[in-house]
Amino acid sequence: MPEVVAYIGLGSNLENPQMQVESAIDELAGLPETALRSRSSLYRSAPMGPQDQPDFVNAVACLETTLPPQALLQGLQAIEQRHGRVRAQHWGPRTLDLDILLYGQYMIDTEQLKIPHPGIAQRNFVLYPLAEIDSRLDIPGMGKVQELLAQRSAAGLTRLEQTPGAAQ
Ligand code: ROI
Repeated sequence: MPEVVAYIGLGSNLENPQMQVESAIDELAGLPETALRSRSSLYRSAPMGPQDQPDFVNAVACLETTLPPQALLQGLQAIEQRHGRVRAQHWGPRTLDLDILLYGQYMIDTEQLKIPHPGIAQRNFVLYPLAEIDSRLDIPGMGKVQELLAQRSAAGLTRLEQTPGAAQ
C-alpha cells in the first residue's frame, strides 16, 4: 500500500472529554504503519442531535499511513473499545468517537465505510479543525474545506486554550 494522508475526526462528551481526545490522538500515533503528521486544537461544541447531553470536545488528526482503509477502521474501533465506548443511544453521548473523514483522495462507499465521511459539510466541529490543519484541502465530491466552511457558522463552537502543561 502506498503512503496515504488520512484525516480522523475525534469526538467525546463523557468522562473527561479533553483527556479522552488527547489520549486518543496519542494512540492514533501508535497505530502500526502510521505516523501522526499534525493535529488541530481541541474545540468545545454544542451537541448536534439530541440536546439533552453534554457539550462535545472535538478535534481532527492528520495521519500518514500505509494501512488500507479497512485496517485503519479496525485500528480506530480498537481504540474506541479501549476507551469504553458502548453504542447505546443513536446520536447519544459517547466516551470516544473516531471517524475516518478522508483517506487520500479516495472515495469509498460500502456498508462499513463511507469516505469522505458524509457528514463533513454539515459539521462545523469537523470543518473548523480541518481548516486549521489545511484550509486548501479538497474533499472529493464536496469541494474545498475553505468554501464549505464559509457556508457554516461557528455557532456553538469554541476553540479551547492549550491545557497548561500539555506537550506542544
Ligand atoms: N455533536 C458534536 N458537537 N460533536 C460530535 O462529535 C458529535 N458526534 C455525534 C453526535 C451525537 C451526532 N453529535 C455530535 O455522534
